[in-house]
Amino acid sequence: MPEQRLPPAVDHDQPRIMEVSPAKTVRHVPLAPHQLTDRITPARDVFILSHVGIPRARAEDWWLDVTGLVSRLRRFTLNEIKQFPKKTVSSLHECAGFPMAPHIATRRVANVAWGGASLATILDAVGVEPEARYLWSYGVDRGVFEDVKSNVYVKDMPLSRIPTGDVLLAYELNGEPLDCEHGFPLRLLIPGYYGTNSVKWLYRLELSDRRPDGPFTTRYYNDPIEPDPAAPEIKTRPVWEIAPESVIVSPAKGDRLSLEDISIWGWAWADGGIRDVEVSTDGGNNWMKAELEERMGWAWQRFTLPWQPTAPGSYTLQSRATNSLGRVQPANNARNCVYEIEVHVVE
Ligand SMILES: Nc1nc2c(c(=O)[nH]1)N[C@H]1C(S)=C(S)[C@@H](COP(=O)(O)O)O[C@H]1N2
Ligand SMILES: [Mo]
Repeated sequence: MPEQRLPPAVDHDQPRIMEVSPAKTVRHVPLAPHQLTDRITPARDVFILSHVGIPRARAEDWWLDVTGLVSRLRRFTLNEIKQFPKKTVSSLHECAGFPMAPHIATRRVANVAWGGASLATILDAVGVEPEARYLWSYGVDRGVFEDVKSNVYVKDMPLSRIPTGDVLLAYELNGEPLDCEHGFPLRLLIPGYYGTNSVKWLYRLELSDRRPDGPFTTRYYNDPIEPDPAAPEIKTRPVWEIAPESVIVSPAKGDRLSLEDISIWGWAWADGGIRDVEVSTDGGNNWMKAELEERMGWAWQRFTLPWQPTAPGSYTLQSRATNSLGRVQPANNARNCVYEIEVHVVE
C-alpha cells in the first residue's frame, strides 16, 4: 500500500458543482507530434488532463477567494475578475506526463492564446504581506488518484515568478470562454511552467511562507535530484519550469520520401526560450544547426533544416534543442528526451 498523505484539510467553502462528468481520470491527447501543424493549436485539439474528473459548474455560482498572507481577504465574483483589464498571453502548454513515470516522454503539447486577468494585478488589489513566499492554488475537483485520496487539487508556485511571469487567471482559450474540460469558469495559467501547475476550476488562492503539503504538490510532480553537498536534505525538485524540448512535425514517422529536396521542420520550446536546435539525419552521429525563429513571448519557436538525402534507404531523424541557459535535451530516459522518427527515402 502506498503511504497515505492527506492534503490540507478543506475547512472553507467551495463553489457549488452541478455534476462531475466523467468522475474519473481523463487523458485525452488528440494530436501526435506530426499533427502539430498549426502555430496556434485549435481549442478542440488541445489535450485534456484531469486526475480525478471534470467538475461542471455555473459561472454565477463561482468565486475566487484570496486568503493567507494578504492585507485584505477578498472574495471576487467571476464578474469582478472580468472587470480587471483583460490580458492575452500566447503560451506553450505542456503536460509533464504521468507522475509515476516522470522519465517517459509523452509529448502532450499545444500552443494557445489564453485570456484573463493578470495575477499581479489581483495581488496588488489585496496587498501581499512581506513574509509571503508561495502562492497556493486550489481547484475544486476531488477524488482518488492512484490510491491516494484528495479533497482538493492544490499546487504552488514561488511568488518570485510573478513579476516577470505573465501569470493569468484565465477565463478564455483562443478567444472563446474556457470549456469545462480546460477549467471553466476560471483557471490559473503559469506560462513556462508544466501544465500540472496551472490549476483548473480555480476557486481559492492562498499566500503562504511555505510549500503546501498535498499529494499533487509534495508526493507527485517532484523529480529526484543529485543532492547538493551544501543542502543534502533537498532530494527532489518540484516539476515547475519546462525543460528544453523539440519535436519534428514534418516529415512524419514512417513517411516515404523521394530523393529530392526535403524540408525538415518542427517546434522547440523551454521556459526562458530556446537558443539552438540541431537536427540529425543519421541517428545522432552528426548534428546540423537548424534555422530557428526568435523567441516570441512564451510561445514555441519554429525550426527548419533543408535536407537533400543522397541515397535511398531508411533514415533516423532527430531534433535536439538547447535552452537560453545552455541546457540540452537528454538523449533518453527523460520527459524531454530527444525526439526521433524513422523515414524511408525511395528512388
Ligand atoms: N484542478 C485541476 N487542475 C489541473 C489538473 C487537475 O487534475 N485538476 N490537471 C493538471 C495537469 S496534469 C495538466 S497537464 C493541465 C492540463 O490542462 P488542460 O487539460 O487544459 O490541457 O491541467 C492541470 N490542472
Ligand atoms: Mo499533466
